[in-house]
Amino acid sequence: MIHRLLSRTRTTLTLVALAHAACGGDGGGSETDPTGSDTSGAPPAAGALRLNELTSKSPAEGPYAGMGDAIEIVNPGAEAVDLSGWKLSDDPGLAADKTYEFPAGTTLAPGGYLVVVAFDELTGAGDFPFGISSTGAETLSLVDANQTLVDQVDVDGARALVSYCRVPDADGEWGNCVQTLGAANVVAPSTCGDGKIEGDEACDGADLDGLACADLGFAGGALTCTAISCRLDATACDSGAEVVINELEAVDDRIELRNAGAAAADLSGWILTDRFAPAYDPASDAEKLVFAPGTELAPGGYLVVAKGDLAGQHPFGLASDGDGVTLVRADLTPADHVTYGPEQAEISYCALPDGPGGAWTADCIPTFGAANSAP
Ligand SMILES: [Ca+2]
Ligand SMILES: [Ca+2]
Ligand SMILES: [Ca+2]
Repeated sequence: MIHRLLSRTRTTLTLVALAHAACGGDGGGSETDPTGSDTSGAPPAAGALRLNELTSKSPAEGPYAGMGDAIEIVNPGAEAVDLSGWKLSDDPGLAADKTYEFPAGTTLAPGGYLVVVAFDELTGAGDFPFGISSTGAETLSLVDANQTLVDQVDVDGARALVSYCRVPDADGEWGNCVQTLGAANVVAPSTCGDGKIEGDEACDGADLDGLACADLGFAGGALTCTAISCRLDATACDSGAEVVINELEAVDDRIELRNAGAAAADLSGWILTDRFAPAYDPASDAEKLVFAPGTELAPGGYLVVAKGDLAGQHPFGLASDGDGVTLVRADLTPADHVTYGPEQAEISYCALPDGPGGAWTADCIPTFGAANSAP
């Protein structure tokens, strides 16, 4: 088993105590519940474990780096809990092939955290036999040995790429978090999707920070904001350029350019980059391709740029969970930009029909160096 038991600390006990003190204030200040028993300050009943944090993407760092999707369970109670026979599933019906049963003898100390990770069929490591979608909705259920539902959470996996958690631990509302697997939860400094620009967000929802395509050097079109990472998306901005980004994929990181014009295009000094900002500064961009003097693209021609360190190759990676590519003219005005989302470029993300003006489409038939082909 990969899961790790973490002993309580004074810090977590303090947070849990604060959380329950806050809850005790609900109900108009009464310290007596309808049954007459005094519940003020009472710890949760034994067995009241909570789903506390989850990730829909392999952790990038920390003790679980490189492992699968992770789920953290917390014991906010005052007694250790025996999880023998408890189950965790992404299927509310607890289908056997989508359900993890905790091994006999698994216990969770009071104030402790238990982290389990998705089973990896390649390495044989991990725990639960399901993944947490990084793009869609999931319902995760925790049941005890009597199959009684203990806790359940509905999650939009796109909000859990880093961490989706309760703040404070155990009782708080679920939201975007800093990843704290095995430790007390911490709210994220910014939440992409709340319509407010915070932290390092360039935009959020309809709030584009007052920017439009024209402010970014384009002639027109519609600037938008990515829903997951809150970055500016100029895919639908127009520059009037006849040389465009036409196709890309995020496995070998190839990028296809196309010259839709009737004359050869001189790409000398043009730049291909994964950066995109209101004022592109090549001096601050170490990972870019500057096309060599004399680079030409024939009318109707395609140029496939591979990733690598050789002349004519680009040095930056294209992330499978979403990224952007910008083609910049020699005068540093943008010629074209495309942003894609999680898993859209696993096979081929392409313009249909060929750009400019085609509709960007996921899972195209790869046609690097030739006209694009629908899925
Ligand atoms: Ca945590
Ligand atoms: Ca925000
Ligand atoms: Ca193509």
